[in-house]
Amino acid sequence: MARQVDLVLIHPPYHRRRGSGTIFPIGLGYLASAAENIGYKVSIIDCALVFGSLLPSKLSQLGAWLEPRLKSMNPHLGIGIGPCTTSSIRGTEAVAHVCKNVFPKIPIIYGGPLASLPGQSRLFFNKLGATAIVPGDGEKAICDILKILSEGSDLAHAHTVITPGKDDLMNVVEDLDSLQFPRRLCSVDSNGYVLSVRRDLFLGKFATMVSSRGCPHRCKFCVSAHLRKGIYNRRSLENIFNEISFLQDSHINMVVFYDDTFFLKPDSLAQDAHDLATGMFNLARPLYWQVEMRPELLAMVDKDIAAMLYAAGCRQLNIGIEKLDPSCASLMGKNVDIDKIRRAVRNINSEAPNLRLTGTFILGGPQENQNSILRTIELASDLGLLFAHFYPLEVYPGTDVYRECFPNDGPLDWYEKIVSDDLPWGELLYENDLLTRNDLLAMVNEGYKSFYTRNEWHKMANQSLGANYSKVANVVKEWCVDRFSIKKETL
Ligand code: B12
Ligand code: SF4
Repeated sequence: MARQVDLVLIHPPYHRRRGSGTIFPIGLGYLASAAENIGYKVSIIDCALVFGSLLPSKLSQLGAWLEPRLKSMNPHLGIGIGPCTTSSIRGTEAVAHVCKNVFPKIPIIYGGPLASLPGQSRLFFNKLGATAIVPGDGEKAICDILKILSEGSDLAHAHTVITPGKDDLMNVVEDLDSLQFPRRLCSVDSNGYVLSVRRDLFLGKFATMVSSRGCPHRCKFCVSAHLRKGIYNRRSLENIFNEISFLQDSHINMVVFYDDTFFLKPDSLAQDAHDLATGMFNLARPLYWQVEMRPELLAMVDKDIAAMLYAAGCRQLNIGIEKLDPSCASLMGKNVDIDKIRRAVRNINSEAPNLRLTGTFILGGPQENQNSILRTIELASDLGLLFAHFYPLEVYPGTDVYRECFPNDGPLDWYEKIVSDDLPWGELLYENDLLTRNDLLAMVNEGYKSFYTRNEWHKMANQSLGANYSKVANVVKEWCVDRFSIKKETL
């Protein structure tokens, strides 16, 4: 008989972009650690590692792959599916279908961003066969669920989960230091996890980490502020460095911090960077790391901060700049002062030339026209970034932009829009009278072409990437044609 575990956690597939990485879902790692800590056996199946496309031809193969794995684990208390996102809804449905077929009597529990958005419970109960939903942080909830299920009791008794008929709620772990470190599968060689072309520093074994949860900002296009009711919590530096030391014992020498926004306040950036650097200097071995940052934080990086970050192992800053044309910059709810950004980039390039800078840009939205988009592309190309990503404005349910675009929509109308779309990638693109989604996609290709066909880019990339330059240049060439793999499947 197959081995029996208490809980199987399944990461559904999503439509991968060209040059994207495959990252171990650390949220499932946190759930596994929490449950194992109180004595339950947990296995994780990462469908996203193997299936990188939501095209029907790919999804139809999921059952044959997943079924034997699921059977071999033989979960006897429950199956957890997540992190669920709006974009991966087709993949989530396909996973749910297999689970229901193979183990019709085993409860299915969902969690992740989509499960955390208000008003979505009907989708999970009616379309995905959910027994329960966990909104927000899942560690306490998964322990409650396993205890209740092992007692043969009803999940409706748990205060941390939504069951049919119960109102929306939100789980927030305020004391992040109280959590077990997440279980991870991070060996590049044995598990197939790789960083995206943009994030790969080619420095060996890596892990991802979060030093905080939640985001106190409220950018109009983003769901993050709605996921934990906007509550932001941070781990102590001591707790972060304990985890880093633990990772280093497994020969990990690079960490990608996936916080929504690392370094929170511009005013305290110098002090925060100093405190972090001090901890990094005290590690037994050097660690290389990178973070996500808001543009107004980048704007505060002077020469001293740049030098300090580099000395402390920081090798990349990823900045969500979004828009550079002054007439549209505030559109997204971000403060972008192009002059200050330019000055910060100059500081970094002079004091820490090997500290890589990357930026993301969103094209489209109210007030945007071809000219303002071209202006953002032109300014982006001139900034001194090693990588830039250009996205058409994707309209996520729960955001201010969604409400502006679809003021009459009910909570589940997004679902019908996505599943009836002839494109497989699960994104709703912004459209208005000035720009259709095809116009926007063409502008995105234009952005990639302008940025990556410049001689300066090739010179900079050659210098920075060395032996990896030609491999990266080949991927970048594809971005100019179809970065989102919507015309042709990649995997
Ligand atoms: C790191 C990251 C990635 C990584 C890894 C993703 C992963 N699956 O772990 C990569 C680069 C691969 C990625 C890809 C994508 N991402 Co992403 N990603 C993030 C980011 C920045 C952090 C996630 C994270 O690690 N958080 C820390 C851990 C501890 O939290 P967690 O994963 O949420 O898990 C906790 C709870 O949600 C819950 N939980 C999660 N799963 C489950 C399952 C069960 C059964 C239970 C009970 C509970 C539970 O318990 C966990 C522990 O408390 C978030 C931003 C955010 N604030 O969430 C965006 C975010 C999740 N990504 C997003 C998007 C859109 C994408 C992509 C579609 C982009 C793309 N096309 O490439 C894909 C889709 C991925 C997918 N699985 O569907 C959106 C989702 C928006 C939405 N409306 O659904 C987010 C919220 C960013 C944003 N603000 O818009 N992403
Ligand atoms: S875009 Fe970044 S800063 Fe803005 S709400 Fe989302 S996570 Fe927060």
